[in-house]
Amino acid sequence: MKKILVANRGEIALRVMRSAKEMGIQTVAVFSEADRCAPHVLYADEAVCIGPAPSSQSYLLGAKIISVALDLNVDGIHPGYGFLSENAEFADLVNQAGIEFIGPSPKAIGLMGDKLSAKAVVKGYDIPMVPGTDEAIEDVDEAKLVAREIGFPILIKASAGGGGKGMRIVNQEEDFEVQMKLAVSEAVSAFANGAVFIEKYIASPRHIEIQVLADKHGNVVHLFERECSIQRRHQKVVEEAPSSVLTEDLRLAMGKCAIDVAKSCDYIGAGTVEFLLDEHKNFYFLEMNTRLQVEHPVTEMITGVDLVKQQIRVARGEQLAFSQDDLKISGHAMEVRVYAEDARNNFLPDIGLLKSYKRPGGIGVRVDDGFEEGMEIPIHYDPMISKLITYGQDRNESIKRMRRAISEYHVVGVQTTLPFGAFVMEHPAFVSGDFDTHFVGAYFTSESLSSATQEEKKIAAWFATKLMIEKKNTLTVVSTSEKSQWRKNRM
Ligand code: MV4
Repeated sequence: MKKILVANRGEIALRVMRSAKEMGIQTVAVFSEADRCAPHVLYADEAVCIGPAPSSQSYLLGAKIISVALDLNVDGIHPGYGFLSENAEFADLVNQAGIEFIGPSPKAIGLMGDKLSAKAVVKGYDIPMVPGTDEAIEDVDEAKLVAREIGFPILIKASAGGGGKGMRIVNQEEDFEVQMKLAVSEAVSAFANGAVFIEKYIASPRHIEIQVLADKHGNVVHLFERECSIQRRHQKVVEEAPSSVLTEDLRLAMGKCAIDVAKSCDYIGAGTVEFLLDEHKNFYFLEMNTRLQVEHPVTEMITGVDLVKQQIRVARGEQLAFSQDDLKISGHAMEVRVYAEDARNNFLPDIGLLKSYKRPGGIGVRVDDGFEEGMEIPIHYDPMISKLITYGQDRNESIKRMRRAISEYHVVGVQTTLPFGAFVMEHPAFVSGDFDTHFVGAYFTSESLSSATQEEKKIAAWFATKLMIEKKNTLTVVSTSEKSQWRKNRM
């Protein structure tokens, strides 16, 4: 493989090109009119504009991207995450064009993209699954019987969904029919596929996922877990590896299951198997993501493995460079996603000009970003500015390093979720490791973010007291009958 086209933008395009460069592979960027001067375009050896800003007219145009790749004699296409990365048809078209799709087979993408077919393919393996139906529910009365057997609350999920889209909790039998109809119509309009199924609702789970790597010679390894329970409306905000709740036995068992899931669909490349872990530490297979994930750096930090390099090696037909026994966890990594969103204002997107942009640095700090000072954050794409990753010898060190890195990070021009990241890093439940997927909902309100300013207020109060004591002989007493006008003047 001499030349790779990266069918993506932003930090992940840059991330992929960096590994390609280390391997002596030429890179091709594709870009929209909004990204003409973006770092991924400047970094690439060649770059081609593929259309106007909206993704539907640029980054999602599979056929156009393939024709660019053919024109430039590209050997492989890396899809990154999002956009075309989990589009089986695109992967198929790439392969048909005689270009290597750097990812799994179209068949594996298709099987795992549909939750019911994923359940069906792993059935021959001993993989724990949440009690529920393994086929689409057609008949309401039949479904009600199943729900009663499972016990309420239950969850209705869209088979074509994923990442929380199209899910409905049903607390009691009376609500079942209405909720099911809503779920089906939602699934039809969102995915053009009305198949839904039911599962027991696991009330307070942790979201733990296992990274896997498979080559074309039948070797499959896992690279341990990532803890992704800190989410807001199905958007991950903090991820870490390893998880503070897994015992060595549990890690081994989940790792084995993840490998079996990969084997069940003849998986190739880097993939992620998602599990829920309940409060009794029972784990259940949820779904498999057939792409490189946003949060892959925390796995890279604790294993020392460059996942993109391994994806490329595997796509070239090489054997994995290591076996399971060669892999071990070393240290602890934390990732905070920095979004251009105002956490004080319900996480409203806050796009605009990056007037000042200063990255943190120093030991154990990694910043994966795709912006430079002076750039405009476009409205057309995901508002993620960067991923801030810290590495330490243990969890405590990685948390303290994250606090330090956040304090060094200066972004002016747009509001970011950095203060929210600081809030998480300071929160006793997070620091103790005792949290689940309800962390944000349970502990965060927009007032939480004034906690930093609370500290400042305290300092101001101390200072005022000190001054008052020092100057008490020269201070004149304000008449007690005269009410302060301070508030009124301020209004
Ligand atoms: C669940 C669940 C509880 N019980 N399934 C949300 C994302 C999608 N991958 C699956 N999700 C869930 N499935 C059962 N049977 C709770 C969630 C869930 C969740 C999972 C992981 C991380 C955050 C979450 C937030 C809300 C719900």
